[in-house]
Amino acid sequence: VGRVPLIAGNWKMNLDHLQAVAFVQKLHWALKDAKHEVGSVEVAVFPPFTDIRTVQTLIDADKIAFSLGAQDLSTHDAGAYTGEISGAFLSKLNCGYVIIGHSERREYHDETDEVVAAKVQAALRHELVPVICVGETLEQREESGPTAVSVGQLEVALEGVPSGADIVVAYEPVWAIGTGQVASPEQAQEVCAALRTVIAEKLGQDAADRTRVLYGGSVKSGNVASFMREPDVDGALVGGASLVVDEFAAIIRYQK
Ligand code: G2H
Repeated sequence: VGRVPLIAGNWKMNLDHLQAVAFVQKLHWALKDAKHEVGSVEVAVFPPFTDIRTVQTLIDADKIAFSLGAQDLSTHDAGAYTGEISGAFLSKLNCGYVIIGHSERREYHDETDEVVAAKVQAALRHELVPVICVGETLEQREESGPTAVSVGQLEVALEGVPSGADIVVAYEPVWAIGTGQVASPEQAQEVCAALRTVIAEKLGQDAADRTRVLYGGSVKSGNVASFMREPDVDGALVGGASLVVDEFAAIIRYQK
């Protein structure tokens, strides 16, 4: 339905601001020199907070067509919240996106579905597009099937989201993150389709048609095309492989 594919690189806690400069420049040149056209793919990078200003300056100076996002934000807008980062700060740095509810935050920082929902609201208050991450553990998949956990997480995250809101949803099965144990394209499609149905129910069919649903979890240059062929997979959220210039460039240049 004319959704522009999104290839998003989640750097996690990797690359300091000096390494980020070298990385973004190399990636830019790798894509420029490419024999194959990149085509109409949106590329987004999600560096650590301390790199965002540097990456933003570089993107602006060299007119690099990468979108920029953060990996998290505070539920609050300002005030006595030591160590927190406001969505207001991120939009002032031209961040367009913010990842919310990544399984590593749910697991290591006790983020509940309610916290995720509050962060989605915070992102929307500051005109950031939330990249809402959902996904099940192996145990949950065995207990309640492939779609129930992700559907439940997304239903809570979309509470109070207006139908016209710009959002991205990422299905990341926890058992496939950084493990090399990748979901099959059919497994990804099944859950991504169920998530699109949730979007339709909560925000309406227009929103479901225009919202990009990504797959994430051990995406590599060798498997990205198989996911992208699925009708309800509109892109990839890439961790480890987004840190290797040639590999990430190859993912961006995937051929259907
Ligand atoms: C899932 C993914 C990116 P990786 O966390 O968010 O990481 O590609 O390393 O599995």
